Amino acid sequence: MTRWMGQGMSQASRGLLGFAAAMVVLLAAGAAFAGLGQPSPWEYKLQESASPVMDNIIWFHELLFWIITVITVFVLGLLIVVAVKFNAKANPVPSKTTHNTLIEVIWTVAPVVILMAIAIPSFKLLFQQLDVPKADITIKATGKQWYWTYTYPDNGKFEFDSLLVADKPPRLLGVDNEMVVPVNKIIRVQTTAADVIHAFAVPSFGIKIDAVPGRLNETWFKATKEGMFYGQCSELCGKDHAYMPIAVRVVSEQAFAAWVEEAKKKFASVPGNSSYASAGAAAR
Ligand SMILES: [Cu+2]
Repeated sequence: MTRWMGQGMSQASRGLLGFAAAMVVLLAAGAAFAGLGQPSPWEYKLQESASPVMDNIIWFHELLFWIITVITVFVLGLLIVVAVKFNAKANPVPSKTTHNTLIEVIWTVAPVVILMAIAIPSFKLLFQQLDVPKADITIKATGKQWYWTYTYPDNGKFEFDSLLVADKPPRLLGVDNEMVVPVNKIIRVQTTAADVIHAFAVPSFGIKIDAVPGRLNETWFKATKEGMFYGQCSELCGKDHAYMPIAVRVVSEQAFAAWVEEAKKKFASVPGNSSYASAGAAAR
């Protein structure tokens, strides 16, 4: 009997050890699962950051994760203590205590301190997102059913449409004409829509803002890494909502200047361009 129990125990502890090891590996590999600029298989974290705002979003997310974890473990501990020490069998004669000033002060003050610790960085992050710094470049993104139009008013006022290309990787994110921006510059993104509400979102930059017909919203990002960054329309906008990706190519300043020259020529001749809102859709 004891031998059998001993075996059972060692099997259980080995199983537990295996589970713990798997968790450690999973957590250590977490960085590998978090894609930069696009989702990746087995990803369970936020996408890797490529902007100061996203750095802070990830930091805040992790702060909250640890606060939640500590509170949950603490409450679970209290529940276990109550269930084990104060059940009817272990504690047949319950105490009649009704007040304890010290405990009451602690359970009032501690949550206030925790909420303050959450509120201060939360508001700081909110202001950082909403307070657009002096922009180097402004780009207008117009949501349409079901693609995006990008306008560059600072760089020759050209405008072009960006549509999903079915067989271009990454799947459902590849587009014909990407939005191109220079690295380490402050980009102001103004959003609006020509038909219904869309939303402009790029996870690695930490931006998500509604594009509303008849209104101009704005947000900003500073891409700190070169490369491709993908997002999707994030407001349910009709049957092809899932097929209007956002693709942003971040390049060096020289490459951006060269692209602007090329884009000015390429998109100048497209009929329907240099007009706003639904005129582009009508021309197609
Ligand atoms: Cu949309």
